[in-house]
Amino acid sequence: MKSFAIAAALLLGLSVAGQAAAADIEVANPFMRAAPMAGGTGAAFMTINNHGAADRLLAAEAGISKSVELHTHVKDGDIYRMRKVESLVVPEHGTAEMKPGGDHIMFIGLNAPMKEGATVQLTLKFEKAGAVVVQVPVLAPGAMAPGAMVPGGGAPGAAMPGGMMHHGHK
Ligand SMILES: [Cu+2]
Repeated sequence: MKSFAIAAALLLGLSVAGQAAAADIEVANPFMRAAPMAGGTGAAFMTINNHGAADRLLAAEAGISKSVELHTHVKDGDIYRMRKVESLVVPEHGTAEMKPGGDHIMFIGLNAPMKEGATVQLTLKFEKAGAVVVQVPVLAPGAMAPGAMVPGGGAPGAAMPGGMMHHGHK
């Protein structure tokens, strides 16, 4: 019994002493949008809260598509286009927001249609925190926010004067 207690204390000590343990990363309000077609694309959004040192999201993995990319939106004239990025910064004791019209996780070449009501297991790979597994609920096509909650209380489409984003690759 005593050795168990010591082992537990050691484990706790290690995770507290680590530079950026997975416990420092907290994912809130993940969601993705239903997508009708196999072979098409899907997108996931979430808020990543970092309670530790600065970190970077390097990749994401899920068994639902041929590939998974980290994307951002860049303004090109009046149109916002998606662009692949190598990593997303999660500031020290800060937040990285992935939302429609901004940064997001892109699933390319879906193995099957994504049905509303399903849940997707997504593994986020952080430079320091390592792997963080997130259960992502699939909401209606075109969903802008998880549930009825609008993060920040602003109008979800307000940041996109160029019109609604089409979440497909052209
Ligand atoms: Cu995208």
